[in-house]
Amino acid sequence: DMDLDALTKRSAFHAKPDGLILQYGTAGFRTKAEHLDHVMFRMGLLAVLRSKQTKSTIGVMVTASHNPEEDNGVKLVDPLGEMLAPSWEEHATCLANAEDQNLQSVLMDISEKVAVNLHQDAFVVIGRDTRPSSEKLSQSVIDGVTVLGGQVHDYGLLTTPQLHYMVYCRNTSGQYGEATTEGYYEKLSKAFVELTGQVDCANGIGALKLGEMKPYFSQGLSVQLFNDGSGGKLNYFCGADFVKTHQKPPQGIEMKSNERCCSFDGDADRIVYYYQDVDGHFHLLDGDKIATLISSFLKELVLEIGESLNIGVVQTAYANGSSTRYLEEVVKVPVYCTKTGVKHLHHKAQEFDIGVYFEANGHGTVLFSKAAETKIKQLAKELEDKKSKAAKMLENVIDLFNQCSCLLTPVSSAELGRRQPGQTEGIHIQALLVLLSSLQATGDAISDMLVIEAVLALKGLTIQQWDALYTDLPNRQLKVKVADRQVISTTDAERQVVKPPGLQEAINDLVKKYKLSRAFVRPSGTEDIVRVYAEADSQESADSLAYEVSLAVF
Ligand code: 16G
Ligand code: ZN
Repeated sequence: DMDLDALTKRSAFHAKPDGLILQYGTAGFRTKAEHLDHVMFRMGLLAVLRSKQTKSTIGVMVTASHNPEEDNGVKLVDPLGEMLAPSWEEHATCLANAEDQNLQSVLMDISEKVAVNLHQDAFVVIGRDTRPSSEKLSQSVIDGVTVLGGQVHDYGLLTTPQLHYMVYCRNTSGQYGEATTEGYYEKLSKAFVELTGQVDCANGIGALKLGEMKPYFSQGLSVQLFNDGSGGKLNYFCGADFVKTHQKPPQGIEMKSNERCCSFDGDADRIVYYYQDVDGHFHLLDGDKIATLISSFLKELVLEIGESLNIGVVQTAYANGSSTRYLEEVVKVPVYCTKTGVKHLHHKAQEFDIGVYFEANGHGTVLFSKAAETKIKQLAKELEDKKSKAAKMLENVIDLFNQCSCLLTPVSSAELGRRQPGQTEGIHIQALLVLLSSLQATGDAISDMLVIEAVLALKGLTIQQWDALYTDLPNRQLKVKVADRQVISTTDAERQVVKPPGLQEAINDLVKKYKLSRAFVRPSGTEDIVRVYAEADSQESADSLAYEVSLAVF
């Protein structure tokens, strides 16, 4: 039961600054840490309602991801490890913005609207990133949960995807895995023996968690961690967002030429790869390159095992035109475009047996439908049965596969080609299983990295060969400050402006002046600005197209 007197008393310790209005945006609430205490307390309250309504464990993550160290934020995780249902975002916004004296009535209004049984038990799990403000803010969440009689488990420092994993495990009675960090590491590392490489951890949680994973690789983890938080500031001149937007290496990493490196963001749910060639040129392999690598691999596997599993790729308007073309024309997979924000891509990807989704900025994963999962597991079982019927040969293949998943021993595609058909079949099914068991339902930098490393090893590809699959069209992004960004509204997955009138026609006319060109504008969902994107056949053209479009926005 809820003790409303206690609520009133406790909320006095988490007073809302007068007049402050915040929105549950694309990825929860996000602003300067000092303005968030009341929001945290109230999200604790809301998590209790959501838990009672769904009769499940709900997660609360305290992080501001790639944003500066001084910022913070909070988001709720739904029972299946997914983002909070869109219909609840509105309740979150209402509750966060209620004036203190109205808090109780707003809370009651929401309970009524969503038909919560107040006698139901509530359970909430909490995680936080390494920001200095995160510990205290997560205590405020706990305060909110407990004042309404909810139970809490505080996991302390976690990556965002780890919290999603915990929530999912707890709501599926441990069938998926154990709801501990050990369980997570075990699940992810099962198919791997060894991991090598260079990782920029944005001075955030990724370093800590990747370090903890070390004992789970039998041959060791010889990953060099840079920006591990021991000296530098979170996301400052480092991390996936810095590398993607500035198209240059993070500070603090020593890049040897042609060596592959990757960067995480502050809560380890984004990843990009890069390398420096012998001439010192920097090459970025962003979310689009990752989507291409993984979906072409999956497409090959599915063709090889001769199953009719449909694959779809989901991107946003920011996807480089070359990547879309490559996917459609070379890999021959259908490509769909959604609005920016993980939840939109995720939703669309659920329509396929195998749905690959990545934003260019490095958020993404692969989703396998229940049917696809069942099919793959059944094929793997049949394979095991064949094996037990004294098929010594196949056994060797499986061993071999275990070697291929040892990331130091890549098997070249030529070698794969030399094997007997029966042998490759085994390898392909096993490879699908590895991907299936390693990929997390919400994009996870650690699990994405393992999968990318496995695919590179299995295909015997260097980062240069991967990069050469297609060449990015030169592009430019600009930010435009306007009085009110909401005067711009868009349609067609943010690729067409509908308001103000005339703007889309102006963009069309500008685009016509350049070759292989494309441009769009959209109001940001996280900052008070309008974003402009342009691509064209040369960097000069992309730059001037972006500039001309940004002038048209005024
Ligand atoms: C958030 C989104 C990210 C999106 C970005 C766009 C999640 C977890 N994060 O960070 O996917 O790319 O917003 O920001 O959904 P913008 O609207 O300012 O361009
Ligand atoms: Zn993030």
